[in-house]
Amino acid sequence: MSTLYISPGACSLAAHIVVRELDLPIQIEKVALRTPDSPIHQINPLGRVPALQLEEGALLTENSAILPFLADQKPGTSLFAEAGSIERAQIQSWLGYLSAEIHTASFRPINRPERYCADESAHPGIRAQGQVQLLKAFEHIERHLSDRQWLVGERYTIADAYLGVFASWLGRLGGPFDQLQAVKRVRDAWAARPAVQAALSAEGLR
Ligand SMILES: N[C@@H](CCC(=O)N[C@@H](CS)C(=O)NCC(=O)O)C(=O)O
Repeated sequence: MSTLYISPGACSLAAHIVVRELDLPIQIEKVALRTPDSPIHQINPLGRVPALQLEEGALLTENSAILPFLADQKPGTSLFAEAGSIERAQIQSWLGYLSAEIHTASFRPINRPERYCADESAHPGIRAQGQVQLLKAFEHIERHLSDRQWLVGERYTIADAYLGVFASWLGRLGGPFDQLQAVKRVRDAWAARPAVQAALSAEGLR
């Protein structure tokens, strides 16, 4: 059986949710992060989750590859779209935006300032600039969602599963992030889904 390596509440929650949405025969394995003796280092040389170890032997990393791969295990699922369709490209565009602009460019300086400067006295400034970037990046999503229920089309897709994770991280920040009403509406609809609740329970988060 294939195994999805996750860590509670991390970005790997999106892949965990999709496994549950589609009821895929994939084992979920929790690992610790940021600790040298974690088994994740034997699986993914970067020591990061999500990592999907396939039964056939290949390892897949990166949400932007894992989420489409999981959805393609159930062809015709409403979580994704047909190969060659504009909707599929739009969903992939949002996966790229969430991975690059929201996670890497914005949350990473907030959560991992040591990756940008070894001098700890610089960390508050790096975190503050990360919050500025994050707000701008979420304001783009807020405008897009102002007249739509979900990111693409009229249905929940793998892009919304991924957005829900980052939207749930905003709760820790407060301040101007509380003004993102459309993002909060999508986060609440995401949180009400049975697959999301099951994944959160399995990760010990509810
Ligand atoms: N670009 C990767 C980022 C993966 C990533 O940074 N995961 C975090 C958890 S949210 C992690 O494993 N951090 C541990 C570390 O960097 O040591 C993806 O989208 O899959």
